[in-house]
Amino acid sequence: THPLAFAAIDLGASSGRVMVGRVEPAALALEEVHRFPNTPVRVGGTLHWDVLALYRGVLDGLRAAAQATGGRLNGIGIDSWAVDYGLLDATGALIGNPVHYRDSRTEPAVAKVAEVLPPSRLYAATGLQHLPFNTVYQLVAAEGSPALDAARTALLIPDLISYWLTGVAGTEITNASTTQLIDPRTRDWARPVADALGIDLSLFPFLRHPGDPAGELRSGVLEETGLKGPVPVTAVGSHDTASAVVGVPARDERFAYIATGTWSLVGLELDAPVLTEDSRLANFTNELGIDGTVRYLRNIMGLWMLQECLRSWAAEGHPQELGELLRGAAQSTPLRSVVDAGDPEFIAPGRMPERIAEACRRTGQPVPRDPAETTRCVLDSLALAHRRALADAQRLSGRGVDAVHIVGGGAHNELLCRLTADACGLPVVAGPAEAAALGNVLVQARTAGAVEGGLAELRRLLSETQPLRHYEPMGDHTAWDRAEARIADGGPGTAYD
Ligand code: ADP
Ligand code: LRH
Repeated sequence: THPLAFAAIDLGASSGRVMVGRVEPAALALEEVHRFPNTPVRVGGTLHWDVLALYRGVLDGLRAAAQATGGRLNGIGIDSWAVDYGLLDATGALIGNPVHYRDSRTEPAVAKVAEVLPPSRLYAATGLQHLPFNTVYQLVAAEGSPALDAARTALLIPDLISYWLTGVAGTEITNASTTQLIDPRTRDWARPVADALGIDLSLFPFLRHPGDPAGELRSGVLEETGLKGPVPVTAVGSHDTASAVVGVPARDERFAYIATGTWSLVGLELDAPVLTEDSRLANFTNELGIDGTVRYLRNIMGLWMLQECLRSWAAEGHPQELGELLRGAAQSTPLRSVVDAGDPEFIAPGRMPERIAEACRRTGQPVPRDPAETTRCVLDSLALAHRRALADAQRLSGRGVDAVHIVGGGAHNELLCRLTADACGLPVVAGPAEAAALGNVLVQARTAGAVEGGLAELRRLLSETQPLRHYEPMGDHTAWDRAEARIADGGPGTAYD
């Protein structure tokens, strides 16, 4: 038999990539054919995604995929970061550039929503962690704007790319579950929430599910990329984290995952949502996964803090090389100072080294003296936040954990993996770094009949084919307790009351 070839379009907040996955019942290989930076642009005080540059990157990637496969692809799937959307007018044209979730426009909307729907009611209905940029706040912030008034359709980012490639509009459910407009029990729109807030749900096209057909490449796209038609586009877990959780090479059910890239998404895969008040106060989210699962997780700052430090140092004329910085961090004093990596104070861009220093000062800890110490502070803080989230997830769900899987770009970061194992007191399995692309490919491959089975079978294929690294926990566990106590006043800190 020939392997079937699928393209995964995976758009992360820091880079986009097009990968070709070749799949047979007992083989899975992934090739990166194109990677391009994702650089937001501030225009007139608003932070935007450069969505046409991303679309160009997608087309360039599909052209590279055509070259890698002799023009023959068995399918395409698209996933990206969550919550953001583009608006289309009555002719199907994009109205303006999608706004970046790190833009501050939603601040007044948070209070406005809370007046109509108290946070406890909103959580009971949607199960979503309070993040000030959830789509619901963006839509309330846009209320009365000429753009929203002119809009006939709202498409989440992967659905927008899919629409441009195929001409077919839909709303994929895993990503829709990050809007805070979906009820995780019924896995359908939370109509009472939308009605209470005056949000018009008819803006969103019909819901589709991972594995559903999502159209075929338009003839113009075939011409531009050199692909031979027909090429089906299949709905995958279009939320990158949903695809990344499919891409976790777990061997049994007692696992936790940390999807680490721009964000760290730390949690468990469950059969049903946890909608208790304790869960809300602990800031856990219930996003929807593949095959009826729930992604019960906490969203914490992630490597964004380091990305932003690197950007600041380069802008100040002191560019740092990541590898060297991580070697310096490995040699720096452990747990010298830590910050709360769950604190929304770190969401906005800019001045990250200074903001970290200020947080250290505020909690009476020594300020990092150089980029290596700042990097160590970030990684110690992330490991500490991973530990806190895993302990809370187990307590709140009643599910125990024997192993922690780190997937995403952070799986390349050996120091982060080692610190996470030490902090959590659990073995860590690191890899694959491209879990989202692999999860995307596997859902397509199953739809096309190249592989069979449930999540357990897909994961077994991953654990048998992908290179993984193992870290056993070491060191003095109580050192992490003491570090936690230094920032404990802030707690998980982001529940909204
Ligand atoms: P996103 O999908 O959110 O754009 P990724 O999953 O691609 O993010 O992860 C990007 C991050 O992974 C980078 O910011 C960097 O910190 C980390 N990373 C990637 N490659 C390496 C590497 N070789 N060594 C250490 N860290 C790495
Ligand atoms: C990671 C991610 C995460 C969301 C955030 C907006 O890329 O999708 O799951 O919370 O971006």
